[in-house]
Amino acid sequence: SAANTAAGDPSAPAASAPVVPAKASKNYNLQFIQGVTGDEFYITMQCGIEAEAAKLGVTVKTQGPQKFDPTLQKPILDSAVAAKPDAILIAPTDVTAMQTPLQAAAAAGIKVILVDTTTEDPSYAASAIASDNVGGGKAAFDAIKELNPGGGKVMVMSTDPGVSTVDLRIKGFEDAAKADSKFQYLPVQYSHNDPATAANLISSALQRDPDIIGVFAANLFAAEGTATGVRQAGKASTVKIVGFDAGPNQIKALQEGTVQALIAQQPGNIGQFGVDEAVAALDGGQGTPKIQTGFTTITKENLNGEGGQAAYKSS
Ligand code: T6T
Repeated sequence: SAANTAAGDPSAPAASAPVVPAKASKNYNLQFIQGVTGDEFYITMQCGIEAEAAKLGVTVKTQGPQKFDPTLQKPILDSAVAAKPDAILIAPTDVTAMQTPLQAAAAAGIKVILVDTTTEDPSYAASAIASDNVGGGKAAFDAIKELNPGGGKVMVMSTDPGVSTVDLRIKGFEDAAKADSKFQYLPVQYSHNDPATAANLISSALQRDPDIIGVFAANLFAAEGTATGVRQAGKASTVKIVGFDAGPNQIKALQEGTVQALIAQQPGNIGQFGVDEAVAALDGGQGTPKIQTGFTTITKENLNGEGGQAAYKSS
């Protein structure tokens, strides 16, 4: 069954949904900078952004780096700042490396809205919108526990340290695992957002610890590679995999049984609220500095109901 928390109810309004005007007072120029291009999570977010921009009568352009990497994202931000848009919506790729460039963007008079990830000190931002990532990490542990109540060794497959979202997911998972004496928490592995690296790391981990019973893969690419590696190691029957995010490939993996549960975020809502906050800031309205969006635990059992509703559309 779905281990939904209140925060995981997709029909519930966000904790602090913004108050939105029907129209912007003028056709503002918005720039959306993704964490990485070609990622279904950011593509769904872009759909939410574009729909809301059309509704409010503002213009938005989207671009992003080829890899989830601050050395590639910073030049994109710098050139966006040079073009002087009214607002920038951005998912910063590193808490430290993107701090100064984003502060500079705000100092240049551009409204900065953080969507998904954040930086060390986001006080320059008009608003920061993100999932309940700690809660999502805990939900991932709960899902593994439900699949394997007897306990055992568990591990997290992450992307890179310094990515705020996945670091919080790790924390939520780690705290829950360590609080349960039946479970043993193995060191987290960092796959650099690359499925092939995740597949190699999980197969080495399974050689060291063949009795691993559960892996929490902290984003789309970690989940894809972990499922491949577990299958290649011939461990699919004993290792339960819980992924984060619910793109078309993850839903297929769930249906095929190579992944047992998914924690689905609400990227479309994050994007929609991002545009609302940008327009509120530009029109001098009452903004919301911090917005937390929910998540849904998707399993094969609820896929045809609320789980399927929460899956990202490949629009
Ligand atoms: O999990 C999302 C996002 O929340 C995270 O910050 C980076 O990875 C994803 O984009 C999924 O690939």
